[in-house]
Amino acid sequence: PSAIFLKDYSVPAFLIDATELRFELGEEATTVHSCLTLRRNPASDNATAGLTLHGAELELLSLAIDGNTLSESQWSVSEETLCIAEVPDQFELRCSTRIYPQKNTSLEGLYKSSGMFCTQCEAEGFRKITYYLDRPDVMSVFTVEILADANTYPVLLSNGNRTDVETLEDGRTRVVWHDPFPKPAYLFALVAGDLQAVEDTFTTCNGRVVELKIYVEQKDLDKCEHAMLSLKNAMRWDEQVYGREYDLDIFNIVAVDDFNMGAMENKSLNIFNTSCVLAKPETTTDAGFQRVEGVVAHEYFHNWSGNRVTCRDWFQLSLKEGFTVFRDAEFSADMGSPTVKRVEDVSLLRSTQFAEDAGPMAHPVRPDSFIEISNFYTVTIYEKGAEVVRMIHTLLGPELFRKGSDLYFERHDGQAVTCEDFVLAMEAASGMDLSQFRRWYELAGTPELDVSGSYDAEQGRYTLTVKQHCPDTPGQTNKPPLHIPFSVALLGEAGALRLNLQGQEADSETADNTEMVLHVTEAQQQFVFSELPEEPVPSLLRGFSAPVKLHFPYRRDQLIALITRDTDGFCRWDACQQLGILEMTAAMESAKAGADYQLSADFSGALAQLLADDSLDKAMLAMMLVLPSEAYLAEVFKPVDVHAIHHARERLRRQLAEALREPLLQTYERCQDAQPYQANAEQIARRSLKNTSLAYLMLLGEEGIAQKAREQFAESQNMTDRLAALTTLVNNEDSAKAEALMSFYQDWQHEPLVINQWFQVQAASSAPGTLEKVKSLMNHPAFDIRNPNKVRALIATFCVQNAVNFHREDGAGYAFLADQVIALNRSNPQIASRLLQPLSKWRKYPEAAQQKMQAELKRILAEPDLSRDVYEVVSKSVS
Ligand code: HT7
Ligand code: ZN
Repeated sequence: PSAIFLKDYSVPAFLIDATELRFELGEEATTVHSCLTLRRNPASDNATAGLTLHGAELELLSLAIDGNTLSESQWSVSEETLCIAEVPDQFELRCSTRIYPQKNTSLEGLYKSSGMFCTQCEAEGFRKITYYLDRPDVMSVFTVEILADANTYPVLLSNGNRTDVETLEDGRTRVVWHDPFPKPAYLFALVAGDLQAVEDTFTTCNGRVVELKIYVEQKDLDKCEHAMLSLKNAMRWDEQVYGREYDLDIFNIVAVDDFNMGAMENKSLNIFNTSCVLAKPETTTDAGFQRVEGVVAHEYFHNWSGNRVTCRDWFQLSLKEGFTVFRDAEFSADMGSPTVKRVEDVSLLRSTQFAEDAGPMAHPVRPDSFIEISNFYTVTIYEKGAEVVRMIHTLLGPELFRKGSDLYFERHDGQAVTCEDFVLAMEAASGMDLSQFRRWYELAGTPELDVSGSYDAEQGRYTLTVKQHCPDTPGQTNKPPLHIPFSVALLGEAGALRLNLQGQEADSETADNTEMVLHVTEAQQQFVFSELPEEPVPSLLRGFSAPVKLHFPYRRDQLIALITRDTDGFCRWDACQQLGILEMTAAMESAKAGADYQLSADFSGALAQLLADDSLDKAMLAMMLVLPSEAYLAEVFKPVDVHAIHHARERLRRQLAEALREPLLQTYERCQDAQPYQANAEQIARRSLKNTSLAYLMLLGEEGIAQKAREQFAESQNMTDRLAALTTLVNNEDSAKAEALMSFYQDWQHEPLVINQWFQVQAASSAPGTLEKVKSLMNHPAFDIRNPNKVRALIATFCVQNAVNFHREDGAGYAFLADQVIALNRSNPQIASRLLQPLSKWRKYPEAAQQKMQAELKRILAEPDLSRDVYEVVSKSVS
């Protein structure tokens, strides 16, 4: 397989004004008839080109131009294309193909999931349905006719409005859907099945009534309320915050069991993984409720940022994904706690995206080449892309950013555009020069900021020296400096101090001038603040104003000042993390020297002070109590000794539990819920703090506390508390573990999404022998390797969230993963390639582990018939 390059982009030689499709859905095979109205693209410089259409795994039945059937000598077919050498400037192409959705295990194109037909066309799945110009800059008006057995498939859906329906004499139903908005093929969708709908309406800001439907299997009708509420909240929020109104009279969501990702934003017919739409308190955790809210909003927001304005080519993927993730993050922040949302997002970024940016698959937010686009639905494109949009928001401020987004939508409605067009709109609306800022789209790697501070008591001056550096990444060395918005405040004993910045241009964030965004643009810069009566504690990178690694030589007392006094929630939490890292470093060094480390009293004292502070947001407090995750620590320590990290962290957790036993017990009791379950911010915060306390208390090994966990497991009415209790019983090898797991399975065996959580809890256990347990669970009747949710719950959880077992010294974890990748390579290449990622990070680990990981990569590479997806990741990782 070879790479394609952004620099080679050229406009399509043909355009498709109208696309008419007729699907005859059958139990053996499906026939697809297409009628495409084509014309030469006046913008193309090749006025005589033949027509080359994309197509994969298709059986070509017939081909005709303007009513004349083509003979075999007039066209040629390869594995991925259909070429017709001679075509008129304008013509109608009719094509019939046969496909086999029942045999399609890749979950791309048209496939069957739990008895229903459904599609997934992004990024290049439409070519598995029929021959087409399957590229996002070819936008066409679609009319879709579906014929299927009326009894088996009472619901037949596609994009847009239903314009016709009839029952045929042969027992089939025929429906016609028409979507008036031109769209690329990746937004096409079709669904056929025996589904029921939960219905509601939404009245837009201009008084149009939109019919909302969520289609699910009958048994799931009681799990749609939260998704429907989330959808209506998202629709209102997009009107209020971005001025975006919904543009059709219907909006449908369909839930399917087998889905490679979370959901898909097909025009007016969103298709969702059941895990991202179904929720009810008895089966779904708080995190699950929040995920549903976030994903429903994300897909809805794509209607403007992705559908009305789409991407010119797949190198521009972050144009829609980064922007839409930023939009959904702001929405979730507004619906719940902004600080908690920010901390969650930064944690993900630091543990996952920073790792990607430091590994063999590192790529810019706008990549310049790829072998398989499906491999580029990454945390860099999504999460770092969202950070790039957030930085523009920070640099421009909310009003100018809104002006910029209005201009972007106005200029480009109905077009397929580039990241550059987005930046140009932001510049035009704000008057700000973003030339240097553009490097964020071009450069891979996580920039590092080395900051130091010095106070001149005589002059009352505080000087911040900021150095920036971006490490080399594959194909990129000696990178120029980036434009980094660096939000700062200076804390005094009695609160944040007024900032007087000498000479330098900076934007004041606050009316009282206590917070500023510094423009870091050079390799080294100094910022001098004057009129400071005392030595301040710098509060840096407030709100995580840029996706960088910050190094500042904080003293312990300064970190404690930030933890207890900073006005920025993110910085308070981060100071806790940094102090946790200092503790971890000391504990690991002691362990290496064969000595016992005792947790520092100032750290536990600071946490005790937080636990005693009733005014603190409980969700924040819960997050501050948690030591840096093993995944984040694996980004901090080099090389990564996963066993040393795990054991030191567990020891510190136990010592913290001992030091905080009384306040944790009080907190656990204080947070018990008297109210019936609601997934609101206040209750979620209380449950989070309660269950964090319980997890600590269980480390004490006290029978009385174990009894509380067993009671919580047996008696709680909601999945958040029940699963938290089960998790702690499993993680602490409680005597009730086996029985709890069994009864949990018996209670929920008919709910696949709950059973996924059951798989997950077991796969994440750090107990020895978990690999053997995972292997035996793969033979459990509830496991199915063809279902991506099951693969993620059992196999990916083990490989990603269970470092000590995955990195077993005998290499059995690596061999297990390689076996699964090889098994999935043929049936579902996208899932195989995603699963493979932990092996690709081999360079981070000690020599012995490196060799074993590399050997497994080489074993995969030697497999015959490697998919493009797996080939790209393995070949880039192994070298
Ligand atoms: N835009 C959607 C991407 C997507 C996808 C990509 C590759 C393979 C399968 C997929 N399913 C959905 C999801 C989103 O970001 O909204
Ligand atoms: Zn998206």
